[in-house]
Amino acid sequence: MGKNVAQKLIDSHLVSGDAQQGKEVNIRIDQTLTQDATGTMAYLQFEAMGVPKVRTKLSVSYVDHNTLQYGGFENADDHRFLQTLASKYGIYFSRPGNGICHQVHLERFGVPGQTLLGSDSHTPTSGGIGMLAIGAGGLDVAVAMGGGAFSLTYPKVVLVNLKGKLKPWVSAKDVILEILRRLTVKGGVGKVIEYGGEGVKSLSVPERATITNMGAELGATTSVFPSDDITKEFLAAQGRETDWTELKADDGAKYDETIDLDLSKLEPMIARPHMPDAVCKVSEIEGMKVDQVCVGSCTNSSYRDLMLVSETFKKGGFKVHPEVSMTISPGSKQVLDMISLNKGLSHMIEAGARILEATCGPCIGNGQSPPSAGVSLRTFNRNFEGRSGTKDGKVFLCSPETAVAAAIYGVITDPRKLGKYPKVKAPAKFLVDDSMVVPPAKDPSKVSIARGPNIKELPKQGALPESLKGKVLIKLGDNITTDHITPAGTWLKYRSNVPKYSESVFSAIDAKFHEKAKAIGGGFVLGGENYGQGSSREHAALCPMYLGVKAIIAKSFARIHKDNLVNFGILPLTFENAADYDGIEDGDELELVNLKNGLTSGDTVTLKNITRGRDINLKHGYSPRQVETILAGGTLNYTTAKAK
Ligand code: MIC
Ligand code: SF4
Repeated sequence: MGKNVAQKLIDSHLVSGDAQQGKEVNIRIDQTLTQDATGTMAYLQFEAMGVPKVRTKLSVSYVDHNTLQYGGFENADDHRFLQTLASKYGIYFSRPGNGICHQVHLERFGVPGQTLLGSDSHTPTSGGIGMLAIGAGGLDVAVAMGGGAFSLTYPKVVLVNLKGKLKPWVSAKDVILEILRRLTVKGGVGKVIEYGGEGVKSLSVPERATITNMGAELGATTSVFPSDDITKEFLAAQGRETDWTELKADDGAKYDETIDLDLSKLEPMIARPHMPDAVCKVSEIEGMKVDQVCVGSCTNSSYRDLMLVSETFKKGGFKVHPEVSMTISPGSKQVLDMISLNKGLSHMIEAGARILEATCGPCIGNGQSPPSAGVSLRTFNRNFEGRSGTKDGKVFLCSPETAVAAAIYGVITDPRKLGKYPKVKAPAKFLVDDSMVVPPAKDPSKVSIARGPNIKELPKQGALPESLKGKVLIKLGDNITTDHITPAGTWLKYRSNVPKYSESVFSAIDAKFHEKAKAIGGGFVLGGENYGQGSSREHAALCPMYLGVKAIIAKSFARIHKDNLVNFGILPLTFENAADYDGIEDGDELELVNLKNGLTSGDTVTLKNITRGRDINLKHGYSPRQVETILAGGTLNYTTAKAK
């Protein structure tokens, strides 16, 4: 039987397990990436494994999330720790200023046909060049760096069958927004989204990467494009033609679902506050006053995207509207360098745009928080409530085309009104200068790892007891994001300090949560659908674990977060009957009983609601490996016990 691209990638890396949908398989990881905000924990875990040098083909440690180094030593200390550790363990170090991990990885390191595991949920960006690129928690990445396999549920594969060509002023962001509109933020769970059809050849690599990047918002395992002549041209322009191999679906390859999308019929789309799937046509909300426009983030910060904005200003002689604050954050040093040399940058500065570093910046709430109740149009990928730093800020997600139109007119505007479309030609040669990537030390014994006082030890926990008893600490609704659980922004500098960062847990919902949890010795969290969507940050499991949270009982979970909970020995459990969610209230006293038997003999565990005097059946759905991990109290305990 013919295979699709996703199956070829998984099957060629299979270490163990049956390639059967829904079953857990283990795959070999060729490359890893980390970023600073998740990297410190990942490397502390890697160190704890006692492996002298990474065992991957390539591992890169990026500093791109928190580069401001404001308000004290913490952030700069983390960077020093990351740089010295990378040097010692055979890891390439991409210095702050070199760019956002996903953009740089696509440009300089990604290889079609290989696997990439990254401690960031937008790792699927490299799916744009035909990699199997998956986001995961730092601990899973640490295991992969140590040569261990990565476990995943063999996914369903969805074909997005593209036909036609995008019209002027409509771009890749509109494609993924349309798919989000159709599938929703949980429509991709357990699936790989594969792009095919004759429309594929009309999309450049940066456009493909915009689409695979934001597949993370579907909750998908990953997204992937074939590797074809366009991929080859892109790699050749990066001076990496020899990294190219062809990768395409076999004739007659089967898919579990097919979605047809005619690119020529697409219109400019926009996601309204506060979810990436709250999508409508730009034309439906035209005229709304805009306070801020931000162009950048790992979704839309390529040379193509920034030149499109620049050329629009230049060709039309436009300026930024006097009531709009516009920022530009380039995706990489390469992009910034190239637009500086060809004057693209000057045209944006001339027009009144504010230029930021080549980092995540406002996307993670690091600066540029919008004014109270302000409307912010961003080319980013997430618009969760409060993520921008302004609780009542209204963040909309759109293409660079729609962003620049709003910056010019001061109101949401269909970009097709801007006149002639400035087509941006892909450069025949990108400017290649890898001097901001520091190779590992030739003699690791000479490197000592710098540890500042902000780097605290990893919290530990013991094996799972036979029963778990405690109160419901908080009852939550659907789509709780990791930004709700452990916010970023001003808390970012405590990513390597779990005791301090734990004070942030659920702080936007209940400012006293951490005090309450600590005072009563932990308990349970109750969630709705898609609990833990968004980021791969394992702190959203680690910090609740530190506060004594024993289990999260929800209607459903996002993939990465569920894995992170298991990794840290917190039980993610779902309702056998979703209506039972209504039979548990905040403050109820609960007990999970006969845990060992429930976990090992089937899929059901019993929850006693002591307050209301009733028993509720919960499902775990763990693989045998996950059961053992949970029983051991988490992955570190499990792997240490196995190694003995
Ligand atoms: C995000 O976009 O939410 C982040 C910040 O990049 C996270 C990683 C993190 O929390 O450090 C992600 O997407 O995984
Ligand atoms: Fe950075 Fe935003 Fe991309 Fe996350 S989504 S990696 S914060 S740019």
